[in-house]
Amino acid sequence: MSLLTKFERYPLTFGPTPIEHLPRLTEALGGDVEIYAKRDDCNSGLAMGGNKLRKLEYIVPDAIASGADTLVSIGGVQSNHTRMVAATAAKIGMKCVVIQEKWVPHYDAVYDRVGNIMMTRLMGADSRLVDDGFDIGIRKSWEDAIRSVEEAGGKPYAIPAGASVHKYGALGYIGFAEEVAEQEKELGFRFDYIVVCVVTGSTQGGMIVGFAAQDRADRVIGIDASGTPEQTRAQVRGIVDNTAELVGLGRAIREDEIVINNDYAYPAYGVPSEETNEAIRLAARTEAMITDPVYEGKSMQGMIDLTRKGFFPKGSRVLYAHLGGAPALNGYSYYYREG
Ligand code: 5PA
Repeated sequence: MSLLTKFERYPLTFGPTPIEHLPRLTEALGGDVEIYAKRDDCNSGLAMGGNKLRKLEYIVPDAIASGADTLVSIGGVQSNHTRMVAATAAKIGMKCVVIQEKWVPHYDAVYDRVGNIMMTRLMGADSRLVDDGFDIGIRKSWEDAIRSVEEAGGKPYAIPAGASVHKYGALGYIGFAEEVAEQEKELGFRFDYIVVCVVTGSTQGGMIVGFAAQDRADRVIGIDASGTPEQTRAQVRGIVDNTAELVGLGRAIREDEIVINNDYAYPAYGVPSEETNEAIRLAARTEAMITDPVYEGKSMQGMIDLTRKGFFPKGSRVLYAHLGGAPALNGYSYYYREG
């Protein structure tokens, strides 16, 4: 039985996302561990899609019911999340204000004009650049934006960073866990591990609650890309507790069911290491699967390194959750000028 039956969902995605076997990446990593990807990066026709749309599907009914006319949210300059909020606002006919903070110490002449932020502007969002640095918590700049909408006579609906610390923010990724279980029936096998990037926490948080109902939450390996691991872990813990309660999971999630590896976020949030870039190149050259330097490149790096190190027992099947994010590559073009 689904944990989600009592919640309203506004469709923004195509439906269940495909699971793809990655034979050439499997082989490049030695062939002892079978690598698959669940392609949430291809989940929608809305502005190139990605993980935020699964979350927003459960938030939009509340936004509409509130009588709001403007979605207000926050992220970095190359935020995928603010792109997805702008897309959602356009699709449902609301206005959109997004605060874009200087989360990343990365300097590129066109960083604030290409990729995510360009699409955000194209979709008509009021994108406001501010100078504050990286923080996944509740920000003053976001509260100021909410107030500015009210002062202009509008009715804001507030969506926090990554749609994470929101009552319904983690429901979408419970849906992911239930979808995987359905797809496994057709495939005729079960995945031994799921690898997922974690920053603001509701993607992995939702998965943990969803897979806890199948008694395998500890097989969800979060790869931190925030570089602020204590804050991220605490945020995942809070999201998991609130969401388990909200959906009536019927038990508390144990500490050992929250697995986050902090080894791959270096040198900083939004800045790829040489190993991240090698992981991005390997996935691109073996499977034409494009990952980004901020999020998915780091979880790809983690999956590759853990496979090479023998963390996954021989014969394991590993499912890489591809959460999107490729548009940000445009803001990092100098790194990849020679491929
Ligand atoms: C993001 C987040 P969570 O924030 O739910 O932990 O997800 C991490 C993540 N992969 C993984 C991609 C492609 C992501 O975009 N992005 C944020 C953004 O502002 O875009 C919320 C940080």
